[in-house]
Amino acid sequence: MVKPDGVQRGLVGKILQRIEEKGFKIVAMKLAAMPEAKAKEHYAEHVGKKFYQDLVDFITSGPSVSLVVEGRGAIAAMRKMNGATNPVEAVPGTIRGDWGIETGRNVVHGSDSPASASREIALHFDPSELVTYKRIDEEWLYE
Ligand code: DAT
Ligand code: MG
Repeated sequence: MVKPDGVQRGLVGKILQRIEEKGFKIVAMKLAAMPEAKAKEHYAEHVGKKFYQDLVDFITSGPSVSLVVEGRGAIAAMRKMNGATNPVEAVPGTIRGDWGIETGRNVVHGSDSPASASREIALHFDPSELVTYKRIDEEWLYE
């Protein structure tokens, strides 16, 4: 997900370019303003933490772009491409390392496990919005 700061700062295209050029396949994508109830579900694992309400306020503060990205090892690789949660600790070359400074404005979200990916995909997309197709370069990306 490109968070509201990434959308407002005009970084959506550059972030999508990294995902596409890596070879991962975008199988669903939408720009939407996240309602508060959905934001609370999205970040349910952080309920009770001191930054929880700020997080909910921030993620609902403007439109975000949700993506479903497919490819071998995509969950772990997307987390690496996103970089460390705190952007000043994120390595240059990562999205947060290149474009972020503060933890509460860290540009992107990525699911952290197959279980959370399933949960988050179901939260943000109807199954009919996920598209099955082949990219023409798949035979050159995979052995
Ligand atoms: P990540 O987004 O890398 O999966 P997380 O799941 O631990 O990180 O936290 C979710 C978001 O909450 C994170 O992207 C930014 C915010 N956050 C995390 N820790 C925070 C902290 N100590 N202070 C303020 N915001 C924090
Ligand atoms: Mg997380």
